[in-house]
Amino acid sequence: MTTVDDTTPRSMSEVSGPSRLAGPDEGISTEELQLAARNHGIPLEALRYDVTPAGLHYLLIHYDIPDLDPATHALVVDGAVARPLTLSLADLRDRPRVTRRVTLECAGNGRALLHPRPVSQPWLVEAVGNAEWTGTPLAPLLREAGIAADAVDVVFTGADHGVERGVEQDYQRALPVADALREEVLLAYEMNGAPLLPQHGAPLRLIVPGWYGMAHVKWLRSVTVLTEPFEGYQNAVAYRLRQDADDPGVPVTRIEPRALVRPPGFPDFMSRARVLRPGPCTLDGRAWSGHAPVVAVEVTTDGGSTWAPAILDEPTGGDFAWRRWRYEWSPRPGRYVLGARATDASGRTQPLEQPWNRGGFANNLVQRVEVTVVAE
Ligand SMILES: Nc1nc2c(c(=O)[nH]1)N[C@H]1C(S)=C(S)[C@@H](COP(=O)(O)O)O[C@H]1N2
Ligand SMILES: [Mo]
Repeated sequence: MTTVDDTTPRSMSEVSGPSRLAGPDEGISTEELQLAARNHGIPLEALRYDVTPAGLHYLLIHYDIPDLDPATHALVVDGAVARPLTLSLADLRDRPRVTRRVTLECAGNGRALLHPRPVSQPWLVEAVGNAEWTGTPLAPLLREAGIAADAVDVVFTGADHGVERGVEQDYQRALPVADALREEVLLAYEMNGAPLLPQHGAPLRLIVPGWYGMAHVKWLRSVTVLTEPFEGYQNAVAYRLRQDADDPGVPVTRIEPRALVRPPGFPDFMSRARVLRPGPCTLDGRAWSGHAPVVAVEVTTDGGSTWAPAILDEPTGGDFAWRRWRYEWSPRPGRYVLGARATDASGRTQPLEQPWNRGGFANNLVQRVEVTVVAE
């Protein structure tokens, strides 16, 4: 029996409310905790692996993980193309095969540290991973389909469905044609040498090296070429840098430079504050940028008052994979606040003051790792 009373929602906008900023003293809610439990980050000690094991890579899933059968799943290429295509997984596997090491970072990484805090998936700094993605390049496929000369955007549609701030939708994201035709963009069916796991987009996802996570559409079922700009929710409403709710804002695109410190020593269970013994110790971590290769990492042990250069290890992936850095340290007993700051070849670096916007996107504030060095 269905019950309709005064509290029964009459529209999707009553099902899910508008985006919101937390009040000055408002803690993380059960709803945010629910999101955090579904969408886990990388445990920071896993920064030790150059290639992030699949189970330790961060996750972000807007709706539910769809149930797709790789044996029957098909990718449709349609819209403003001369020859629409339908490809099975076997067809895609028969095409040229490329493997790329790519750092993925959620555009909302760092959001929960902002003041005021945008209420959404409450990331601290851990929404990152660096995996090896295998698939076939997208550009030749688009050329074979005969992409229209006046094409503007290419829309990627996932098989997942939900409602977000009142808008019912399939997860969809568009890329400008020039970005969709970059040779690095992959239709990926493997992660770290194994078929994609359900949570990472099985059986097929997009990989857009250099771009924040939202562009890497999982559970990909169609690629549609448009001759008009795409006005879908995830491009026009959600992923924009705005100062207030009325600001039209600018699109979130490439990953800003960031370095993370692999927390040294051992943690306190509850606070995760670090404890270290005095004496020589190698600090290390990873640094990446989606704009240009990282050219320098600096380290602070005093919360950003002074900085010293770190050593960058040789790159182990292409331009879109993170790079290890290290720094020799020999602390005396005391309290320290560690951080690292990446600079890329485009001159972009990390701020010490929070770069705030209403969605909490593309925020690359320097991390703070509190360490107590105890007497032996
Ligand atoms: N279809 C679909 N694709 C998606 C998402 C989604 O919810 N649905 N989330 C996006 C976001 S916001 C991010 S950060 C990345 C996360 O990829 P991962 O879970 O494999 O790390 O997937 C992107 N692709
Ligand atoms: Mo994301």
